[in-house]
Amino acid sequence: MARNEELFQAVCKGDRVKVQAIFQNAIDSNLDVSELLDESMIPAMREMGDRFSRNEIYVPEMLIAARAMQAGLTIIEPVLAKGNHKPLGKIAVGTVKGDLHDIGKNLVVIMLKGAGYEVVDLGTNCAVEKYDEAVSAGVNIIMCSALLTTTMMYMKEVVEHFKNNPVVKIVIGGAPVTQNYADSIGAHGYGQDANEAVRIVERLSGALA
Ligand code: B12
Repeated sequence: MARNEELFQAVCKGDRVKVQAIFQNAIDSNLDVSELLDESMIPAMREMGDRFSRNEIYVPEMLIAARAMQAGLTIIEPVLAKGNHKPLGKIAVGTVKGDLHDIGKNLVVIMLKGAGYEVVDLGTNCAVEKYDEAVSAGVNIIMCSALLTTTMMYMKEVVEHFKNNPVVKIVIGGAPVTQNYADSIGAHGYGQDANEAVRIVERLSGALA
């Protein structure tokens, strides 16, 4: 599917009513909403980031675009999360300390739920204590998200914190994070997008079983 220009522009302009209408229409017409997400909505957020880097827009414009994207996600969540709901394992997903970006993290949560996992959404700005509480509540896979080059450094602290706990696996992701960085801090997994998050969890759940 080519880029849906109307959706792309609606996200950039922060027109959440239009974003929701386009998705609702797509659902009613049985179109593939994940294609709209991958080919139009995520590229729109990328475009907004690029405009921000070039000082063409500022935080308020990024924020209204993000709200429009969240509004779209609310509409498509039931479709994306439709799947086999047999609990396969317990996972906690949270954006790391100092970081308030949560759109990518929310997508990871939606895709994992759709794949049948029990997911605890820890929200944003998660310090190790928050991940600790999740582990005490039975979580064995922790997924950390970071969108800032400054906050991704905190992932190292999370890995260090759990390094002597053999039943806890740490998976990291987010725009600035790479496989090299994951290897350098000793994370158990890295995923480039929400679909990869599911594949890594499948692999790690097998290893934990
Ligand atoms: C929207 C946005 C905001 C919104 C966030 C709203 C929200 N509720 O999330 C607001 C306006 C609040 C914001 C604030 C800031 N932002 Co901002 N923001 C963005 C923007 C435009 C889009 C991010 C986004 O949602 N992308 C869409 C999602 C779907 O993609 P994603 O998060 O990458 O997630 C995907 C993958 O990475 C992966 N993934 C994500 N997490 C995980 C986790 C795991 C485990 C796995 C496996 C995979 C995975 O899966 C996802 C889906 O496939 C980016 C630009 C960009 N290109 O990323 C800048 C950007 C991240 N922001 C930036 C900056 C600088 C800031 C501010 C510091 C600005 C300021 N001066 O105040 C603040 C920081 C606030 C804070 N403490 O966190 C910079 C970061 C630069 C850097 N190198 O660190 C960017 C890159 C913009 C830029 N080009 O300069 N921002």
